[in-house]
Amino acid sequence: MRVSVVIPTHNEAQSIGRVLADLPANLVTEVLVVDSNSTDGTPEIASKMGARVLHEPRRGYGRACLTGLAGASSPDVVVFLDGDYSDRPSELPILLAPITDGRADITLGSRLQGRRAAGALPWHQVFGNRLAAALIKVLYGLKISDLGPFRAGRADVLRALALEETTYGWAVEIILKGTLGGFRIVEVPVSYYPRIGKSKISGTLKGTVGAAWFILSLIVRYYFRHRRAGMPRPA
Ligand SMILES: Nc1nc2c(ncn2[C@@H]2O[C@H](COP(=O)(O)OP(=O)(O)OP(=O)(O)O)[C@@H](O)[C@H]2O)c(=O)[nH]1
Ligand SMILES: [Mg+2]
Repeated sequence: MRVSVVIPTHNEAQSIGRVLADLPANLVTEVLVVDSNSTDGTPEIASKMGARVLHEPRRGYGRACLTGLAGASSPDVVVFLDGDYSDRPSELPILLAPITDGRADITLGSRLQGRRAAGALPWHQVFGNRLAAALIKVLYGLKISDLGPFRAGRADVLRALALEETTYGWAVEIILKGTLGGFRIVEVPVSYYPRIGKSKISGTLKGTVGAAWFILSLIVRYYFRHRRAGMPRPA
């Protein structure tokens, strides 16, 4: 099975080396570091450690993930994780198992089911993720607990979803389109640690509120768009 790992980065020189070193080499076919305009040497470190670096000058977390998905070379499975060493790359087998066993098309690493180090997720992030998960359960019938960044999916399924969200919406768009499309989404517990380096999205109040608002409104918008299209609600 060919497994491509996509890691979006913007100035993660302090952590990218540890992320790459911890990836289980025997399970990974290729690693793509999708970098946006880092000025701290992140792409140089990544390529020295054997990753393929894709330069994506357009900012946006989702944009970087989309560029990675498009650039992966004939993968069976694509895995996404962050470059700040919040996720533990050594836990990759936990995400791959339901897919290789044929039980899942997409797996989501839940930080709220897993072991969280103190301070890894501030209360407003815990609250925001639980709220989004509850709304997804009510509107879509899918039982999940978190919208964490460490996730995997069959490449053919991810490509069939025609993902297009270039910013905060990326994390939730996979889940909404995946479940509406009848694909099997399985959540597995993963651990989560305080990031190394400087916070970029969730560390600021503006970033958190902006992301939360965007994600919650997307969950509602997709629901009504789907209903207007006259399609049945998934069981
Ligand atoms: N290529 C690319 N990567 C990005 C961009 N913004 C963030 N990233 C990377 O995406 C990953 C997730 O971003 P984080 O800054 O960790 O976001 P977060 O986990 O919500 O919040 P903090 O960890 O508190 O900053 C990290 O590896 C970032 O370097 C971007 O515009 N382009
Ligand atoms: Mg982070």
